[in-house]
Amino acid sequence: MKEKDVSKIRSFALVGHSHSGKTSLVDQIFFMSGDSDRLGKVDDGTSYSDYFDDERARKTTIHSKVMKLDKDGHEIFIMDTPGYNDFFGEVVGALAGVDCGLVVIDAVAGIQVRTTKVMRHLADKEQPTFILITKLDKEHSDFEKTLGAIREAFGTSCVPVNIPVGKDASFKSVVSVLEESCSNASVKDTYDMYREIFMESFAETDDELTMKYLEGEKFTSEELHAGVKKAIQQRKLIPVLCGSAEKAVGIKELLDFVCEYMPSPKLFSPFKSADGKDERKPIITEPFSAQVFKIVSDPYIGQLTYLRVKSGILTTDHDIYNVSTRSKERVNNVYSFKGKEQKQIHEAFAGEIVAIAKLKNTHISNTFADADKVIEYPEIVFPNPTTYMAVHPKNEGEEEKIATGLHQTALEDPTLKVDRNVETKELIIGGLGDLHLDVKLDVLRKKYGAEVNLTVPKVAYRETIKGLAEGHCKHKKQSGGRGQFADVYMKIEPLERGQGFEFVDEIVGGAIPKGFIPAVEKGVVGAMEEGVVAGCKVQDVRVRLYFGSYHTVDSSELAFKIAGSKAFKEAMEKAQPYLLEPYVNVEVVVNDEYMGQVTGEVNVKRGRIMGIESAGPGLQCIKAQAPLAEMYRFPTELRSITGGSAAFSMEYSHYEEVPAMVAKKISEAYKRHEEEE
Ligand SMILES: Nc1nc2c(ncn2[C@@H]2O[C@H](COP(=O)(O)OP(=O)(O)O)[C@@H](O)[C@H]2O)c(=O)[nH]1
Ligand SMILES: [Mg+2]
Repeated sequence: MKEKDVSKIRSFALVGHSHSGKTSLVDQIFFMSGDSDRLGKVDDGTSYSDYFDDERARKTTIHSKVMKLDKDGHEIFIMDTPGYNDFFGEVVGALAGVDCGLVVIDAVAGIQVRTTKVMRHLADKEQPTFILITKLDKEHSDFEKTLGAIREAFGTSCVPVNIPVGKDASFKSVVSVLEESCSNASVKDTYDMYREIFMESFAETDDELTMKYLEGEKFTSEELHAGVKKAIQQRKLIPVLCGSAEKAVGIKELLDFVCEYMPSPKLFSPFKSADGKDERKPIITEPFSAQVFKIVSDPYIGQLTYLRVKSGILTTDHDIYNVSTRSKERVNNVYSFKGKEQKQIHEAFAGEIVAIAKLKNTHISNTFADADKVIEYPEIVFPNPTTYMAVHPKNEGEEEKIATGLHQTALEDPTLKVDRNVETKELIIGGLGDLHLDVKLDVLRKKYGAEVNLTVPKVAYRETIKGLAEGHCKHKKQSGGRGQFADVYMKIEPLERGQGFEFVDEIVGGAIPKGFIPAVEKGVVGAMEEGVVAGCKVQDVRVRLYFGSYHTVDSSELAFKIAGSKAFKEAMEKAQPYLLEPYVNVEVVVNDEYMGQVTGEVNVKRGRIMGIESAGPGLQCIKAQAPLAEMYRFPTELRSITGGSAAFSMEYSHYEEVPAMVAKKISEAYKRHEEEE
């Protein structure tokens, strides 16, 4: 077995706002390394990293990708990720596969909504973080202002480690503040200033260092080297680098810094199991374990499952055990990477990322481990859908094909949800935005040959009552032979919201025999499936069955079921029935400048603002409750108000009464429809 120096492995994902320059950086890195023989460009569709058809067409990253750079004996796994909120699932998956995050910030645009979002995600996951301020070759780029904003937004642990020489078109090189002396006289003053800023933040990462610093002593280069690396691993320092992908300035320095200071897998704490009882150290002498963070269909190889080897060694000479599905998987082809190309390998070590072809029963988040030393890691938590649409086949008879295609697609994308709504009987897809759904329906069309129309989903209204009422039904039929007879008296009354249904048997003296009472309840439950206002499911009602009569020959379960159903409908008509609609909790993160417009729009949508909190400098988080019916279109409107800079999420909260005006329309439409049928 080949020995592997795990301390030479690095892995990070490029994350940040869309168009901040992540992919251009990847293009430049692999051009400089010689993996790519020409410098790819996102804008003319020749990017090394944005290579899928949909990415070339849209000129932006849609899929996260794993690439590997071999540099000075280091293996550096680099993942490019999309910046659009619609594809945030790809970012979450990618960050679960790598050790660190490299947040890319555009030196002209500064901190943007997705910058804050990924910084928050990295903080939540306690992942070591690096920042690159890029596009410093561009007119109006501003290193100082961007760095200031970063430190204000994300704290003084964000420290400059290299600084630009020259500005805009004359931006030519960078100087490291970690170097003992300034290597370029023209920036001596700024070097002094930023080195001081760096040293001050560095000193704060450790008590001993603080003492030394306060006493005016200098740090030795060993102290600096070991201390910085440790502080980065512990997130006490977030190094800020700078450069231009376009002009290839600062890129070599970035990669040198990665080799020197980015923590290797070995330096991380053990990975804890989902139940917290077990753990694996990220070293090769531990038993093998790995977690799936991504699945894609490769046009040439077929299905590829991406694993992060968390401990031990993966070898290809025997089956591997999927702990999550409790099944063995045959391992035929395992791939590592050279640049973006897959390269077949026979073993992989803790800290590495590999892709395995054609696994049969494996899903994202699943854990693989030694069958006799199992461990299961916590599920990767992906964002919930924000945008829902109902899917209707364009061509008759394709329902099956569509459902299968969408379910298959959803296996590769945990942020895509496909569900049939039993109340409205529609097939619903949920995703992170229109663009997300658009891209997935493209897949459905190209790969499964099925086309669909989308509509705003029907809302699953419910019905309940305000008053008390009685219902009576004497169901009697005599048509020769055995007749039907059931006589039922009931009272109904409202229950608290969300309590559902209660059936109380108050029959005394055997007015209705015990054996028929469940039939009455069945009748009521059946009737509750289609209420009297608009044919919706009824909830929050108590039914008291208090009197009735029967016939020794003609009474039957069926007769009592029918009578129960009719008596309930009669009672409900009299008990002031009304409509309920689902409400959702909504969170919107927007720039200050859009606050007024967005809260205005929430009010127009019958929403209630529950609170507004700061979500970082210049950002506000609006919390509101609003009717789901009004929220289906909200993400699209939000995008047009804010130019796509806002982040939106919603989750089901509760049911509330539909306002009379709206209810009238729904009820009238229902009754018209009933008459037509
Ligand atoms: N001037 C300049 N433009 C850049 C630089 N990096 C990226 N761009 C441009 O910024 C736009 C978005 O870049 P891209 O790499 O696709 O950003 P991503 O969405 O973060 O992957 C493209 O038009 C790039 O050509 C840079 O360093 N300098
Ligand atoms: Mg990109």
